[in-house]
Amino acid sequence: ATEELQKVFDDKIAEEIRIEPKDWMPDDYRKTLIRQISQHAHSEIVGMLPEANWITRAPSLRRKATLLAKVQDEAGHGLYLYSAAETMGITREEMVDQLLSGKAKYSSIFNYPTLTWADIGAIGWLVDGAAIMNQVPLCRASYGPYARAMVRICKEESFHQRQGFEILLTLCKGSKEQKEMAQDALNRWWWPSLMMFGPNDDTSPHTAQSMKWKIKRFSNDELRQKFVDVCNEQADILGITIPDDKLVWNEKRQHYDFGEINWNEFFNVIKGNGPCNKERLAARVSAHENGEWVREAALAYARKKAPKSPS
Ligand code: FAQ
Repeated sequence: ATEELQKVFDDKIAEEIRIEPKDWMPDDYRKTLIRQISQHAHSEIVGMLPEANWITRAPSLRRKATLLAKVQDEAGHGLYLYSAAETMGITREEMVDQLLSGKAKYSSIFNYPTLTWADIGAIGWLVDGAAIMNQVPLCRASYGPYARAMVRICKEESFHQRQGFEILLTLCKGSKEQKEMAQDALNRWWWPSLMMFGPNDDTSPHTAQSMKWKIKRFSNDELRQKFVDVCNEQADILGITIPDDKLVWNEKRQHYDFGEINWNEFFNVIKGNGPCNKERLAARVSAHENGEWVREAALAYARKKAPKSPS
């Protein structure tokens, strides 16, 4: 019987028919999606912290209102994604426990500090830019609830990317010091942004299978290359320089060549040893503990409103 179910599943994947929560699916497909969607949700939630650091210090009311809205959008993305993961049979509590105990991964990028206002521009431009590059193809992922969540998320990410670029453009048109601040932010965020796409294809344990299942439509290196190609032109518009002396147009490949990523740094950060890993996790643990009374109150309210069982 399992063979028949497997065949129905394989045919759906081949014919681009979405897999839905109540459909039969192989255990490993479920496991992979729970892993990827929950890590993605955690990234959105932890990803609020570096930018939230600047809400009180945004340089104008307009910037403050925009940043506040952007950070709230990330919370919304985290919540849709937790809901999408829940359709696969894991509970919200289990996922939160995995994050708070340090068991679950979240994107390496959020373990770097936001030192100046220009970092908020660089995050929007590069981090949201990399996120879109990776997430637009996920709108066609084979699992229905994940793919549908991605459609709305990508629309919002696209606004985030533009607001970041516009912050940097304003700084680049400003004083010498402001332009230097933008360059410094690019210097610090460039390489970590390239790491967001994950390890090189030949050292990525999950890519080949995830591509067969049509969860991933492009490999890590393919998406990273597309990102490098578009950023070049945008850096020229800003008039700042990408910190890579190996970056050069390759006429034959019709792509930019670029330097080697520091993979030791990447693996060190995902092991928990990046500049802000401890601080990020401590902030989430403290938020969870401080929110305990809210969860208790919500449960007490739900119990009060529940229809009384007949005695
Ligand atoms: N950081 O075999 P692969 C955002 C792990 S955007 C940490 O290549 P896969 C928006 C990987 O999990 C950021 N860990 O794995 C925002 C695996 O570990 P495991 C989030 C990483 O899954 C913007 C191992 O390395 N976006 O939040 C990273 O096929 C601004 C082997 O890697 C997503 O999550 C990394 N960078 O490909 C929010 C997108 N890279 O589980 C706030 C969805 C790899 O075996 C502000 N996810 N690892 O222990 C994906 O597309 C994929 O999961 C990849 C990794 C491409 C990230």
